[in-house]
Amino acid sequence: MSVWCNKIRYIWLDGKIINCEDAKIHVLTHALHYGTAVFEGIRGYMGVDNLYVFRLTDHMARLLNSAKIIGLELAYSIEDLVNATLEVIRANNYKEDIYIRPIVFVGEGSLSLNIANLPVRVAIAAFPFGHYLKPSGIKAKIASWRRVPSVSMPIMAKASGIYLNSVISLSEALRLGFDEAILLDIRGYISEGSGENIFIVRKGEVSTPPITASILEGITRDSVIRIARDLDLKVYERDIIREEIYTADEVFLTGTAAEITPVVFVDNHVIGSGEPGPITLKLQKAYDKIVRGLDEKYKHWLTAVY
Ligand code: PY5
Repeated sequence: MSVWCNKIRYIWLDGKIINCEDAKIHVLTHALHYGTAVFEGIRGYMGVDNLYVFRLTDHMARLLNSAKIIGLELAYSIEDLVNATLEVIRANNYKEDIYIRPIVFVGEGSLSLNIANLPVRVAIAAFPFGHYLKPSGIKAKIASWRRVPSVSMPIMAKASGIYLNSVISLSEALRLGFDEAILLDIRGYISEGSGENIFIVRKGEVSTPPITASILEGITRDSVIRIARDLDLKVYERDIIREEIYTADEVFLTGTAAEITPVVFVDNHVIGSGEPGPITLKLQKAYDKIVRGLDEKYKHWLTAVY
């Protein structure tokens, strides 16, 4: 029995809801060997009256764009994938915070690098999920590996193969006693965390690396930029140098899994007071309300499940 099936009853695979135990693939699946897959990470939050999926359409649009970039043709539209997600959540009858993982992958048939005639398969799984990183603040290390540049890999695609770059960077940081890795881009500017975008606060202004710094264009990043501007904060998308992190008043990471995670220590340096800063806390508080449907202004970002 798969350990996953302790938490999951049903999974959506290629158009059908099936038992978790039956959601298996062969060891000669192309994606397992070459990372030929694109995926998404999406969250559902339990509000007072319903379970809400955060920016579901935007995530599915990015999934289709990722597939397009690496040349995978899908038989499903954004709307099909949105409906499939709601269907699988309802089948499991979740009434708690969940994480949703859609994946589009190249199936079996050949181990050639030519994927032209291989099946493109789609799975959507959802399971109960809490925090990914400590919301009270983490220690990060600048990775010795650089973030893959977009001249070598289409980093705007959330593609599985690219994640080896993240895995080795995170492993290095964890081995050295840190909680997370921050990667520099090929030029030496700050890029992002292993699975999160990064923001800094200096002199009351918020900055985050631009999409030209080899980042994944995060949906949480976009949400935080908009929330911060609505709170009358100045937000800049600009290149950030390493020393700005060390001397920042506040540093935080954003991502579907990470939500808004304060970074209080980087390499040998305490960030600001060593505690989550006031702007980080303000954004965290606003975000927590928004995702649970407690802020009318941003309710258009939510899809009610039931
Ligand atoms: N950068 C990278 C490399 C990511 O993997 C992610 C998301 C982000 C940025 C943030 O993007 P978004 O805000 O759209 O989520 N990472 C996935 C997540 O679900 C996987 C993490 C293991 O958060």
